[in-house]
Amino acid sequence: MQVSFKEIFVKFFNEFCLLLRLFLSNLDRFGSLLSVDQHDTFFRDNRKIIHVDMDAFFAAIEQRDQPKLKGKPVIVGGDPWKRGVVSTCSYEARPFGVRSGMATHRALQLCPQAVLLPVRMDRYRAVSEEIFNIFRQFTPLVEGMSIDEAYLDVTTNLKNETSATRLAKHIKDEIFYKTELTASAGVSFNMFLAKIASGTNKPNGITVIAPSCAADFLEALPVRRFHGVGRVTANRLHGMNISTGWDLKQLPLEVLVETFGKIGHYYHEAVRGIDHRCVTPVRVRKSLGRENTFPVDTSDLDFLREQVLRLGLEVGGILKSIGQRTRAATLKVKYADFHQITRCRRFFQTTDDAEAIADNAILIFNECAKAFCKKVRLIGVSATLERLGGQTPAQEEFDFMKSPNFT
Ligand code: DCP
Ligand code: MG
Repeated sequence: MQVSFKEIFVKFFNEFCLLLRLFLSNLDRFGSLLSVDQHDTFFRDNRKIIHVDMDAFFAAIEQRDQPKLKGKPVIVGGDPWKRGVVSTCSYEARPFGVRSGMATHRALQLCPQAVLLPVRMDRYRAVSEEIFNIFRQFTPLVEGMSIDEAYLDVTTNLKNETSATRLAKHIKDEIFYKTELTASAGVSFNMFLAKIASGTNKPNGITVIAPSCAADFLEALPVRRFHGVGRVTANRLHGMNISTGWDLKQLPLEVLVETFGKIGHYYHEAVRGIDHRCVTPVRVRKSLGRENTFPVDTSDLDFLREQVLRLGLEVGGILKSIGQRTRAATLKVKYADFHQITRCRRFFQTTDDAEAIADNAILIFNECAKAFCKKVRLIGVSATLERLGGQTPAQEEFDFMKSPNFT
């Protein structure tokens, strides 16, 4: 077989580009070794990013493993008699209103005919590994966000494919061929848009947001669908007569910052489709948490306790979803005057049990509540992640999810 010089050159050039991109995406870990800002390189604006998210992940695996469950409402979650929560449910259960994070007891009231199955984390982790191995056959630039979700930078890729849309289809086909599971993919030129795209046409969909369509897409998007806009912010925006991206775009940066604080900068960029983040293959997360800023400062201890319980259960759910365990729970309280305290409590052994995390957070809350002297503005619960090798630091810096609020 004759290989032309041109083919060798193209192959070599593609490999070189991949290596260079891998290096640039990890520049922050090289410190000031090179004074190149990856955000200033020509790569940034010409990127092709795919976000892949598996459909009804835990439930779909259960349906695959037990074919008699196919086409039926399936709920994967904790014991309804022990304050268990829903991890996920099949698409057949969703029209009944069943959602991740709700009490299993409530979910079964909404959909009594559903088959309830316990969480089999080891099984889901193994399937997740299979899927991530498939991703890495396409590009080394894979950033996992949870057990069933990842960003892939495919600007240059191991298949030498120029169309990211064709590549997304190829990835979905490969996942289905190897695992019999469906995924949804979003294709765009940055991570923010690729993520919105993958959630647009679920299950088993592909949505492409090309640079020429991004402005129209975002202008028509309800504000609630912007990542980081929670219920409270959405209500606030609605109160200001802002319900779509177009409405949001009319607000000058100064007004956004004045109204929402620092996060106003994010809204200003997001609505213009600007996101300079790079797909970073290895991310060491020290802890994860959820927090809630209240619309009105409060000293209602029952209300606060309920919030702590809810946040603790939510953190436990996310921990499970990323296949991690924790050795300690931490409570964060920010008073009305912005003074902040954090208190940490360890478990006897590592856990990913949402109830144990919530109970620990409540214990800390009860201890702290005695000393509450001011109204509370924000409350957060986080879990310290177990380090490789099983060591856990005494108290880690907080790594609350980046969204501004989580109500
Ligand atoms: N998960 C969980 N608890 C939560 C949220 C999620 O245990 N509160 C687990 C179960 C999900 C998996 O994480 O199957 C992936 O989460 P997703 O949000 O991607 O939800 P699904 O994949 O189940 O459904 P979708 O088709 O909406 O992505
Ligand atoms: Mg999913």
